[in-house]
Amino acid sequence: MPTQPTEAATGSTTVITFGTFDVFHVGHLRVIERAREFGDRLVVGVSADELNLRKKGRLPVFSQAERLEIVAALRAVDEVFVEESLELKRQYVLEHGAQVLVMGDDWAGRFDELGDICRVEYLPRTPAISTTALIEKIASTP
Ligand code: C2G
Repeated sequence: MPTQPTEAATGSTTVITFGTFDVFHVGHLRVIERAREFGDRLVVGVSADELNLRKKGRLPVFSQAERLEIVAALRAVDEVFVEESLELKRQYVLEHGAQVLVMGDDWAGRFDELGDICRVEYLPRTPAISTTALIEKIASTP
């Protein structure tokens, strides 16, 4: 079992967040930038294509490799990895030595059980924008 480095041992605070980040938009950017403000280093778990297929019944518009490439290129992001399962959050927090887990408030309360190993923060979503709404808007534009 990996052990979690303490802040005193590493001298920095690692933040972790998760998402699909499909058809990347400003709501995604803002949650990532705000997550980064909780520490000195931001690690992002990008949902696997398979996870999306299981969870939402469809593949993302952009492939896992493309979504990883986009998120990794952001100034606020230090490291990316593939999130294979929603149930592995505890393992990912420990593996990446994260002291803070940040999620949008559509996930409010869902990860409170991890409060024994890290601080858990839910941030308000950016209103009126979502990947689903963007896809529908593009599809209905003549
Ligand atoms: N988000 C936001 N504002 C929006 C849209 C999204 O703040 N208008 C946030 C979400 O709350 C989430 C992040 O952007 O924190 C990524 O959103 P999604 O790509 O929709 O991620 P999701 O499929 O919910 O994550 O372990 C979680 C999984 O990886 C799935």
